[in-house]
Amino acid sequence: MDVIIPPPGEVINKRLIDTLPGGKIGTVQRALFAAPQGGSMVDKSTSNLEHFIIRQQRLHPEATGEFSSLFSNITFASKIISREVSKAGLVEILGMTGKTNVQGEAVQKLDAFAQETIVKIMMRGGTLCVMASEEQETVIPVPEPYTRGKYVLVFDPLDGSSNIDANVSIGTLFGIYRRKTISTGECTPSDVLQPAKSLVAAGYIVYGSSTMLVYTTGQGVHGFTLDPSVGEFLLSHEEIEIPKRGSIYSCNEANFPLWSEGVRRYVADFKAKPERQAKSRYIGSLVADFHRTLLYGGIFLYPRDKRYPTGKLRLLYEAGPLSFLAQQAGGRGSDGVKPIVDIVPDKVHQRTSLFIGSEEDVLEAEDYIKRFGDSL
Ligand code: AHM
Ligand code: MG
Repeated sequence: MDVIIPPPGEVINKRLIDTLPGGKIGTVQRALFAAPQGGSMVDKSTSNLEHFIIRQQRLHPEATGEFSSLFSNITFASKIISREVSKAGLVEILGMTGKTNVQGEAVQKLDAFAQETIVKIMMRGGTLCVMASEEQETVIPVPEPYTRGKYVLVFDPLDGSSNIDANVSIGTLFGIYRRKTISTGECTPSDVLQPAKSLVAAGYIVYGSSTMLVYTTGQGVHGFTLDPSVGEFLLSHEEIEIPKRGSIYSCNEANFPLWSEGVRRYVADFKAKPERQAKSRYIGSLVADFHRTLLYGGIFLYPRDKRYPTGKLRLLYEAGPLSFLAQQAGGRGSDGVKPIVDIVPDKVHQRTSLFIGSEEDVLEAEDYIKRFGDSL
């Protein structure tokens, strides 16, 4: 399988395509994906992820296949994690390992399993030079004798793990960068510490009522649902667009007294406007909360507070990839002041405030913070 990623600077931005004479990317893609006889569009029940990626690659005849191989390894790892998650109650895998991770949090057995699965599969894939994970303090270089590739993988193997034992949705988050240094030598911190706007792909897998993979390569956001009977991700959500404004706000409201004045006023006013018919939804699993926000609109916020003065969520492998996805779907990810995708991380486990979702809702939150302040 050969997938093509556009060279840096040539990522197709679907918002730009919207402005092209002749139409929108939806039209362009539908033309590309149409049956040769001009018949029906892709039959979703039989269009798997591999088919979809092959169709996308036809846009880029210069592809080497390295990216598609990388992507297929990620999906392979996610299927194995999904299998373990789905039978977690039946085997001795629920509960704690007895260790704590770099964030000082208790490591669940499934966290450790997901971490090991991804590292093992990706290490021997031949497409990466280095990885960075929430579960490991230092970066994970690909050592000899493994073949080193030109890509960098950042990931959170199992986000929302405090929900595991209660059978609540959890997920895997990932972002893929091209390494910046020459491709044969050792990787340097600059290969890993890149802003999310430099991502060549980002996505997540949510292990919920079904397992879904949602990703972007800068050409729209697409969702695939795992059909366990055939072991394939099938196209279920093509060209996801986040509504411009929503009625759902999603946050841990128990932190209200710990927030800044700007954030407190924003949330209070969001609820107070009758025309908005506000609803509150909070799962406590970032991937699941983001997935709902992407489909239904509204805002997810985890602002900095008195307990986490620099924010709780991680920039490199949580807020960054999701903000890139949100932007590709027509939404916005912000730290309350500026777009998350513009922030260059100083360190691997850097934390940030996060406001993400419908563009107008996030812009409004930024406006409140500007007007009423963000001091704690
Ligand atoms: P984790 O990466 O250790 O699972 O923690 C991150 C999680 C997110 O999934 C979620 O949005 C947030 O922490 C929930 O935090 P809280 O329990 O403070 O509401
Ligand atoms: Mg996490």
